Amino acid sequence: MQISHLGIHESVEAVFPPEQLREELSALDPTVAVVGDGDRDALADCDALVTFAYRESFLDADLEWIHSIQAGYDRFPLSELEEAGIILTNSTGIHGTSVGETVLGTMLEIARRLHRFSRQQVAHEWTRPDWDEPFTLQHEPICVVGLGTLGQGIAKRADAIGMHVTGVRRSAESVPHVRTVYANDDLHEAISDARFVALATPLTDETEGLMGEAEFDAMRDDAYFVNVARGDCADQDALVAALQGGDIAGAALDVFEEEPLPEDSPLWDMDDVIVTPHAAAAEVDYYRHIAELVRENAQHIDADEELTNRVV
Ligand code: NDP
Ligand code: 7N6
Repeated sequence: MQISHLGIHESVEAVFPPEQLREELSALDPTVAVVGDGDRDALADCDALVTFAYRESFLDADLEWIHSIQAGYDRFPLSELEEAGIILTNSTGIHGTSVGETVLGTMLEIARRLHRFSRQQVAHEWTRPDWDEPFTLQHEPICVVGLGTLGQGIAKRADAIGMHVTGVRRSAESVPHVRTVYANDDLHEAISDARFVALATPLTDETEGLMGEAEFDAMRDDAYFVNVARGDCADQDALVAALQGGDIAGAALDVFEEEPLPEDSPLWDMDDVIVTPHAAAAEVDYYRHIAELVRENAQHIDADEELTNRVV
């Protein structure tokens, strides 16, 4: 494979300005250009494309390689790409710090009641919490479901502030900073003692609806659910019912079945629910991390080596 023209699809704008990445990659051998949806000729010139969105037009554009700037590749039609002979790589590996810090932040907001104070400040309201509301994260049990880049980023930071960290993955193989690792068959046992359950799996046939009525039932009623995976990994109706029924105490949600979260969702108005706009991984250096991955794979292509983060 040879890459002479690398396109940056305008959809990366959802995460950073396309021009930033173009400049960062300007020293590459292939020419690098920003490509818009309206410019079929420019797309047809590309051998490779860096993108956020998936478009059907990619399939017949004669591309050799597509790089997704996300870790999740649930929106890409894998078998069609394979059939078209297009290699797909993803961006797993770059979100451990950003998402780890976001999850630590939202857990601290909940424990220290900071989310409530922020809302009160908007209303100029001076109300101290009930004496038994605030707690500290130290010694609190957290179960991290999915122990890859995101899960390990969360586990490391939770461990650093003294939480009792357990986790779940497909194999029960051990992971740094996690005291006990459960296999996914033991999900209920794993989450039943946790004060926080943080979901960090990819969306697959196996994980769709992984957290549903039975799982929220299995959680403690003073527990909080954190979702940084994908909205469809949890059954959102079951989550709303569990929150309304007091089966769990609250949630910090970055991802939803429908995004943006519809205006009439009850999740917006719940006292102990924190809603973030799929921004857990956002950071000013995002384009630099993507550039590193693209440069690394361009070198692999030159050397005729296997690509990093290859999905298809
Ligand atoms: P990784 O591939 O590094 O890790 C995935 C982890 O999930 C692995 O530990 C894997 O287990 C585990 N897993 C897979 N299937 C199951 C299952 N059925 N039950 C339990 N565990 C399972 O991916 P990342 O950490 O990079 O990303 C994970 C997902 O998070 C992405 O696919 C994306 O959807 C989402 N994401 C969201 C972001 C946001 O902005 N909110 C940012 C980045 C990612 P094993 O270790 O055994 O293989
Ligand atoms: C970009 C979010 C992923 O799957 O959804 C995330 O990598 C990316 C801020």
